[in-house]
Amino acid sequence: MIDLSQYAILARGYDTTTGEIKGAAVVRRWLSDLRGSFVDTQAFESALRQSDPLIYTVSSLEPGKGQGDLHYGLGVLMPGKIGAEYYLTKGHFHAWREAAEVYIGLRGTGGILLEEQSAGESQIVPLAAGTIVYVPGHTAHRSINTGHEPLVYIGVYPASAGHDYGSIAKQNFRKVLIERDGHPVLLDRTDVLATI
Ligand code: PAN
Ligand code: ZN
Repeated sequence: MIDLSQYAILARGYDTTTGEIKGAAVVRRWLSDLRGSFVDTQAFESALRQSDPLIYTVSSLEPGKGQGDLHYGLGVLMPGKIGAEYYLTKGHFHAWREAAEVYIGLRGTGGILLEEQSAGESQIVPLAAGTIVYVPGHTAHRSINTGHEPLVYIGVYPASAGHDYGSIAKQNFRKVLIERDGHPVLLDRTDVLATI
C-alpha cells in the first residue's frame, strides 16, 4: 500500500513568470554556462563581454526514486539571440537512453530540436502555449525560444532517466535554428559555420 502522507504536498502551485514550483530545486543557467552551445563563438564571446544574462531556469521535483516514479520540471527560457541563433537550452540525451519525455507548453513560442542518436535524423517540433510534444527515447532534445516572451513548459520523464550532457557538449546538435529574414530556419551546423 502506498503511504500518501510521504508525498508531503501532492499538488504544487507553479508560477509561469518566475519559473517557481513551490518546494522545487531551481537550476539557473546564465549565458556563461552556455559556452560551446551556440554556433557563433565570436558573437557569444562579445555578448558575454557586455553582460551575463540569465538564459533559463529549471525547477525540478523528484517525488520518488522507484522504477515507476516520475520526475518533472518547469522550464522558463528567455527570449533572445546570440548572433542569429535563438536562445536555447544545453540539451541532453537521457542517460537511460530508453527514457522518453512529455513536454507541455504553457507560455510563449518556440520549438524542441530532436535528434535521433543512430539514424541521425533531426527535427524541430513546435513547442508553444497549447502544444504537447512527445520526445521519444534515444533522442537528444533542446528547447529553443523563437518568440519575444519567455518560453515556459513542463517536462515529465521517468525517475530513472538521468541526464547525459557529455555527448552534446562533445559534438553538439547537428542542426542550428537561426533567424533569417525574421523567420526561424533549421540549418546544418557545418553550413552555418562556413558562413561565419
Ligand atoms: C527538461 C530540461 C530543461 C533544461 O526539463 O532539463 O529543458 O534543459 P537542459 O537540461 O538540457 O539544460 C528535460 O528535458 N528534462 O529531462
Ligand atoms: Zn530530458
